[in-house]
Amino acid sequence: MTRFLSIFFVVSALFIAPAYSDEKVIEMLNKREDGARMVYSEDDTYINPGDTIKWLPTDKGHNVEFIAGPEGYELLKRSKVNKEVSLTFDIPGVYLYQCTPHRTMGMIALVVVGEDVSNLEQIAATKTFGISKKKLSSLVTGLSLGK
Ligand SMILES: [Cu+2]
Repeated sequence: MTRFLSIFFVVSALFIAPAYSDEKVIEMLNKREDGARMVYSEDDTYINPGDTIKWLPTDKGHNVEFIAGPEGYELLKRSKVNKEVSLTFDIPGVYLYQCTPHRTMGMIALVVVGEDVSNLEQIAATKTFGISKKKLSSLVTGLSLGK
């Protein structure tokens, strides 16, 4: 009986393992609960390699456009406005994305994959526009302080 149980646990562990990859949901918003306008529901999102993020067009007029990430990353560059988009992140590092229509209005955010912040300087040096410049530097500062 004991032997049967241990085989049972080994076999179930094999089936459970793939379920560890996770899906997070981020909303595209005109106004967030904290009063911020033209924002994603999260300014920075922490995930593990292999996890997926799904962005929902909760409010109209937004999209997701990746403008920086770790070396070798390949993601859909620019999603369609008003459309849901799901992306899976395999390469560890920090990723920066913006909403194309609101890129000057601070609608930018970070994704950190696998707690790897080794490319943070490159992220900090990415060209952003208008008030997004200030937001990027505060996001980077927050990340480097481990917030
Ligand atoms: Cu937007």
